[in-house]
Order: sequence, then C-alpha cells, then structure tokens
Amino acid sequence: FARQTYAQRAGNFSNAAAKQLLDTMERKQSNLCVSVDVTKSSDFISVIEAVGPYVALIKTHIDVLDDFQPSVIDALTALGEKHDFLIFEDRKFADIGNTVGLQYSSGIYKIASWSHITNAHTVPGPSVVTGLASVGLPLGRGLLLLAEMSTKGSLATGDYTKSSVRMALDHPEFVIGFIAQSRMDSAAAQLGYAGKDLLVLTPGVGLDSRGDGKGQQYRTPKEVVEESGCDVIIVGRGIYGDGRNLDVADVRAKAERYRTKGWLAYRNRIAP
Ligand code: UP6
Repeated sequence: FARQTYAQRAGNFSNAAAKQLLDTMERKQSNLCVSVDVTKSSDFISVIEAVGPYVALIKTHIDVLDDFQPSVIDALTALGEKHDFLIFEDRKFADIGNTVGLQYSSGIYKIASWSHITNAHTVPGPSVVTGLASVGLPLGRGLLLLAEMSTKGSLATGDYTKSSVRMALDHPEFVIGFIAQSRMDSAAAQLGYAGKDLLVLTPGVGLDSRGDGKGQQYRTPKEVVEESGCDVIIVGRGIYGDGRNLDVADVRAKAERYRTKGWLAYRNRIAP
C-alpha cells in the first residue's frame, strides 16, 4: 500500500471518512494535518483560516479552549467546507465502551456530531472500539487507534502495538488506521491480514527541532513519510510556534512549507 497513490487507496476503504480523507489529500495535493492546540477561540479560528488552503485535515483538542462556545464548532465546520478539509478531534478515548460512547456523543462538545475522525487508546481492549462504533458508525465517522506514540519512553511498543493492529483489523468498517510512527503493514501481515489497507497518521513532526523539552520527539516529513511509510504528517507548534503573538502570515508560510515537504516525501515514496 505504501507504493499506491492516495487516490488508488481511497478505493481500498469502505469507511466514508477514510475515503473522503484520501480523496481530499489527492485533490489538494496535501498530506498535512495541522494540530491547532491554542487556548483562545479567536486564535483557533485565525490559525485554521491561515492554514486551511494547505491542509487535508485539521486536528483539534477542543477541550483546551478557555472560551469554548458551540459557535466555535459552527465556524470550524464552515471553514472545513470553505477550504475543503476534514476534522479530527484528538480525544484519545480510553474507557469502558459505555462511557466512551457517552463521551463521544454527549456533554458540552458532542464530538461525534462534527468530527469526521477521532481516536482511542487500545488499553481497554476491543470494547473501546465497539462502544465508539455504536455512536460513530451510523454517522459515517472513522476511528484511529493509538498503536505507538511520539513521546520518549512510550509504553505503546512491541506486543501492545501488535495487539492494537489486531484490534483494528477486527473492526475494519470503523477503524481506518492508526496514530503511529511507522507503517503497520508487517504487523498486519504477521497476523494474517496482508490485504487490508490502514492509514498511518503521525504526530511528532518538525523541521527545525528534535524535541520540545517535555518528552515530545520530532522527526522530519522525509523521515516520517518517505522512510517510515506514514501517510499523514501532523504538525502543531512547528507551524504556529508557542501560540503567543500569532503572526498569521508566518503561520501561512509555515503551513505551505510543511505541505510542500510532506508532498515531496510522498511523491518520492510512491515513485522512488
Ligand atoms: N500527539 C502527539 N504524539 C502522539 C499522539 N498525539 O504529539 O503520539 C498530539 C499532541 C499534540 C500534537 O497531543 O496535539 O499531536 C503534536 O503537537 P506538536 O507538533 O505541537 O508537538
């Protein structure tokens, strides 16, 4: 699958969100997802307005907004339509099936109603997937499982990663791929599912720094996409800095830079 184009791979998925994401990536020639981890709604919208033309996906942590109002979701959704991107709430669900279903559908944020894609830790076992699927599948949503993490000392390695791949392969209609640092195809093949395509979305991407001094580790788009076979680069502070004194022109230029580097790495991967 690492050698197929994004357009070809859209045909490998039955899940609506996965197909839509791959089609958007091909149409916009972008494998960039910007992670917008700022705390003021006005900054949140400014960053998204600036990067919108360059991204296929916007990743949110909606619960870090100090001044959240439901109107932020309306603005986010409208920008998604205007700039042609999907939305990924990085909620990292990790509880029993009944609880994650409530957290996904209800509360202040009602994530399932606006987020095309969300994600979950696999530590609870398969019930985290079935609990989320009961809410998200009827809405055409997709789920990513955290098979690996970008942080120093992560426990998501080895057998944990492999068991996460098995959980994904057991729920192909709802699980569309992973948050991981490398392709999971060889783990899937070892489990006897060589024919199933799954996406890999990768955080911990930066061009100018190798870490943030708080456990985060950065690799370049080339290392992530060309050398490790990942499909989407997730970039946060590499694009908007520390979130203070936002310079919108600079944010736009950085997004364009990461988009170019990410796409080049993909082109080199599919036609080396
Ligand atoms: N994230 C990681 N690593 C993971 C999983 N998720 O960094 O393994 C998320 C963080 C943050 C973003 O929660 O929102 O990706 C990375 O942001 P950064 O580029 O500013 O470091």
